[in-house]
Amino acid sequence: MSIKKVIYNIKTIYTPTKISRGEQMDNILEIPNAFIVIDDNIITKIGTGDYRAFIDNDTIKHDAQNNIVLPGLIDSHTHLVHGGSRENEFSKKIAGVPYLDILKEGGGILSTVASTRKSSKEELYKKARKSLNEMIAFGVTTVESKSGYGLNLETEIKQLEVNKLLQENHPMDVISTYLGAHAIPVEFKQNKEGYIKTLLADMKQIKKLGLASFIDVFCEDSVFDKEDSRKILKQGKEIGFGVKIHADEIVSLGGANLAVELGAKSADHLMAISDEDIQKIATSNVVANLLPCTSFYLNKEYAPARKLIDSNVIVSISSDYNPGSSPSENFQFAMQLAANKLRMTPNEVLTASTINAAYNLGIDATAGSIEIGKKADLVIMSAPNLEYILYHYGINHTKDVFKNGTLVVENRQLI
Ligand code: IZC
Ligand code: ZN
Repeated sequence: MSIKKVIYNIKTIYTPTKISRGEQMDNILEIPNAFIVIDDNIITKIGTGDYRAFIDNDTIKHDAQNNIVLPGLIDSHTHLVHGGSRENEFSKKIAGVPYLDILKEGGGILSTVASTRKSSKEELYKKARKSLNEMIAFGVTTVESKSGYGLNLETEIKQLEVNKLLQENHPMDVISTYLGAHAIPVEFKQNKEGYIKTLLADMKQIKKLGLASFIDVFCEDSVFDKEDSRKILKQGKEIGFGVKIHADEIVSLGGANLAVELGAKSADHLMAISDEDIQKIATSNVVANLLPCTSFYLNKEYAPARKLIDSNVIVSISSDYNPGSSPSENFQFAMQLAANKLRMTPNEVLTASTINAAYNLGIDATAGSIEIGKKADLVIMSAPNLEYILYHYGINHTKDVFKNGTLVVENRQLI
């Protein structure tokens, strides 16, 4: 027998209904005075007014207390699993030392690589699990998690196995991306070609083990150039990975252009995207995945979200949670920056953090909106309307979270 639940006394449901691009991103559905019926883990009825005809004596009732309900938020770009932290670089950053200079000196990503190699699987699991608990408390119900702090097969596998363990043991859905092309490891410092060769072999191994859905490259000045990235991602695609790319984050290398050429699922960052490449991405189904917390933390330009949306691009937003350029699990802050700094409307922000993010992860058939037949991933926000969440910034508005039909956060406390 199925377990039936009803969430009632909902002030307003806000949800997108379809993946959307450009001006359509501003169209979302608002259902006032609403209720939602869940059978096991699936949404089976969305209604307004009196819900009693849709329940029986065994139905579990959950009072939304006249708060609003959103689809579970989807954070589609994070570097969740890593050892250590980088607060030792914080003063340098404030003094204005550029992110890529810290990396060139052997710090930055390479410092996290050293910590991650040293950490046991259990240590990595414990640390990442703690972050997932933070994220779910902010209303995130699906997270993408990249490797890229091993830069050798053994440690990359260790990170990806932590993703798998978290997927199995934590309510959060964790989607894995192999990012062996995150930096050139010290042992290949003078031999980038040698590292790429190793990477091409490792990626086959990771595919065989079924440890990742996507492949990603940090296409950036002094890391992997456009040619390197093309080579790596092309092979990744050929062996069956979905393609993602860290594109035009600091220097405009044409990563977005490459994403279109390769039919990538997303091009991420795009702070330095050229006008020409905005037009190019607008003609494709590549999602522009914008990460405003990174601009905030690195004191950099924000991505040209208005230009992208006004040019008819599909836009999503993510936290980019990582120890170097976005050390915060607060996805609601990414949404607030998207509104305030990227100048996206509240409706566009919601679309970008739910259905469009689901699309860039290939899970839009089951997640990303409140619709009959979809998984019951739902957040009750203690707020009178959607605008309020973006306006009252820096705090956690989550009240309760349902993941796959199960109440996992109640009154902001993990159950
Ligand atoms: O650890 O610095 N940008 N990769 C590319 C990162 C940021 C993560 C890091
Ligand atoms: Zn990243």
